[in-house]
Amino acid sequence: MGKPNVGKSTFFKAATLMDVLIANYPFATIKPNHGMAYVKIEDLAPEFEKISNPREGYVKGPGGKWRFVPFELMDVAGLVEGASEGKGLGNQFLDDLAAADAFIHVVDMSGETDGEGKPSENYYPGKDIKIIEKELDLWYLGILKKVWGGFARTVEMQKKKFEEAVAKQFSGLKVKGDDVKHVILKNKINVDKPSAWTNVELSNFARALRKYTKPMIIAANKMDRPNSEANLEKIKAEYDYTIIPCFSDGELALREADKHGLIEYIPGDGNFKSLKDLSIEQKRALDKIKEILDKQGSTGVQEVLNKVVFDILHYLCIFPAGAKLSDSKGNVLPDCYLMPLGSTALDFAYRLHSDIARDFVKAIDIRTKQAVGKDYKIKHRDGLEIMTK
Ligand SMILES: Nc1nc2c(ncn2[C@@H]2O[C@H](COP(=O)(O)OP(=O)(O)OP(=O)(O)O)[C@@H](O)[C@H]2O)c(=O)[nH]1
Ligand SMILES: [Mg+2]
Repeated sequence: MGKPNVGKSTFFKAATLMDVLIANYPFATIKPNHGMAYVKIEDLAPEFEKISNPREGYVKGPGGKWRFVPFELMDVAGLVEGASEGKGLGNQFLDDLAAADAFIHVVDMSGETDGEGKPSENYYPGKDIKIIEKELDLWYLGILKKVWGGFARTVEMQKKKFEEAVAKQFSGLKVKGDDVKHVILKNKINVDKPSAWTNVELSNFARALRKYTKPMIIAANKMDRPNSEANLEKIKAEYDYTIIPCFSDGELALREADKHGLIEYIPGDGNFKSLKDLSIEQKRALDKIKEILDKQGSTGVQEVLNKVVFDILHYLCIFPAGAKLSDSKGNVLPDCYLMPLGSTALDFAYRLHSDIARDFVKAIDIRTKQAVGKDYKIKHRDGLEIMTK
């Protein structure tokens, strides 16, 4: 998400290679785009001198070194100031955000687009972060305010659990009772008498809830433009978000050139190899991209995807594995799942099938061949074989 014309659809297309509209004007995207993006991890099969055959996602690199594990990514319409009151695409846009676990806020670092995505000069992109934060906070606050008077009194009179009652109100935004509890404890919020809260207290609560339940990373895009670097330094000094410099346009070009066999490029790498005789234009475009890769280490797109899934949402990758690593059809490690931190061997069994969980006896770690029990906390890149009754 982000304001119009910052490169959200370009980032999305680079990550998913889906055919979506990219255009140099605001509100090119209206209906959200859904697609599969991938985190990049070291595959497990090479440890056993094999190459995986993923059912979803893919492997790339010498010896099948890198595995790309799918997750759902969404590209939405641009957000402008006043969206929470219906400006721009307004509430429709906000509804599209409800299902997200986290936000990638794409910011145009060039300063060449204003708050509404129109051409501009020397616009300070830091403003966009404040605007988006404000609109998201007002969105959460609006949901609370709509019902607050009656809601607060009912909670008090019927001695309902505050966190459960709030979670119910926000169920469409995937907010859980435990999330609300966490926010209350962390911010030392007194929930004995919510009907007596001031507007400021209500706003603060909405903001804290929004921050915790929709964590955000900044994709600082269009780093190939002249003013981007100076803006990046300013924004880094002003905000304590994870901010990753990005060149989405370059990533898109590299992934498409790789797909068409012009170059060999592994997403996230700082380099690529030319495979064919390229035209002068193609060569010039790739040289320009190489300059940014050399400066930044990568285009930043894959880094954003990995950071949001692993560092912000704390997911782990886990491989279901048989003794020989392959399924009945001879496919090596066909599956790899993303699971939340703290998941156990039993949670993993449930993820495979409820029958497997019901008949769970033990799980075998395919590296050590040791047995682990139901409560074993899975680690990133574990390979487990579940033994059932
Ligand atoms: N220089 C440069 N331009 C970029 C980059 N990424 C995207 N653009 C350009 O920015 C313009 C807008 O890109 P889109 O991907 O359509 O932007 P959007 O945020 O999806 O726009 P809306 O859907 O209208 O909100 C296009 O002209 C892109 O080519 C980049 O990394 N560098
Ligand atoms: Mg778009």
